[in-house]
Amino acid sequence: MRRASTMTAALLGTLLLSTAAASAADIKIGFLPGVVDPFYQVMQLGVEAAAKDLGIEVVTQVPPTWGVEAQTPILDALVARGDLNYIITAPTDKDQMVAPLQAALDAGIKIITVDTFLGDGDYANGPVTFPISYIGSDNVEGGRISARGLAKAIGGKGTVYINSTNPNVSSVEGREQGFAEVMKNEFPDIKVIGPDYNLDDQNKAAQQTAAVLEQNPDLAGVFGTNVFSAGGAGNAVVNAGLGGHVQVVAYDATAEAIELMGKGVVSLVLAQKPFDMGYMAVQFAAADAAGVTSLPKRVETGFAILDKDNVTDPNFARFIYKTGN
Ligand code: T6T
Repeated sequence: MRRASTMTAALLGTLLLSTAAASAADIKIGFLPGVVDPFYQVMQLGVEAAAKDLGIEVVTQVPPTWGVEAQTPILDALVARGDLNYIITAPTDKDQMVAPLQAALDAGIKIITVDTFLGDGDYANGPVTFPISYIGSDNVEGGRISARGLAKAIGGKGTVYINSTNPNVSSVEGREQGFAEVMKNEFPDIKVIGPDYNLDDQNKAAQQTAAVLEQNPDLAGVFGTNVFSAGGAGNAVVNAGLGGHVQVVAYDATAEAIELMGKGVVSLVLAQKPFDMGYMAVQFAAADAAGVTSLPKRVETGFAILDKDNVTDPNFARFIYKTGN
């Protein structure tokens, strides 16, 4: 009797294991990031690494420009394929991407959002609850860290400027909010101007920053809220011959931001963890397919904060976005 029940348990275990493994290998995932940039390229490396480790097929489509106009038709085409079980995506607008992603869900595709969220990002109690999870940085906190870093770099007083991408994007909006909140509450001698919105165009960011530098000869610092904002702002400061006089805090650890830090133009770089976001999102899809029901609705992936003193330390340098060999 005892022997029989042991055998039954063992058999059941094998059956359960093979069911779980089969469902993970059987799923197909669509990966739809925000735009072509080093941040999402590293995220794609994470997606691909997890897909390889778990034996899952992934179809990746990257919008050439930022925004719902570019992202929605690609999403619709991914849904129309009819062979995807999950879509991992970074919504380019927290409100306007709700309906197209709801339509994907209605077509039987489960959604995981990475980097950006829908609604208010609270998928347990918020206005949007259908995604499995939101995996990404705490961007409000990132904005606060950026503000304190910039305040320190400029000696706690002066005028600073925010250059950002688009309104209604959860990531950069959170960064702007956290930044403005800390400047208001902790640094009464710092005045904040902006944000200007560059529509994720680095040349536009450079032009906007150049204009602000001209109109505000005493400008002390700039917060560039993402790859293109920080890159454009940094280049404008260099072109105006103000490197070292106007401090830039850069969100996103691109090679360009690190180079600008070496020149004394950028004082602080916030590295997000896009590889982790991509890797975990695929793991979450596999776990969901295997029947896991307690996946967290929110995963914060954290930051590495790079400055000239730690940037050559391998424990920090490993978070610089590396897209090639
Ligand atoms: O900063 C990242 C990302 O977090 C944001 O949502 C959009 O811009 C980037 O992709 C950088 O270009």
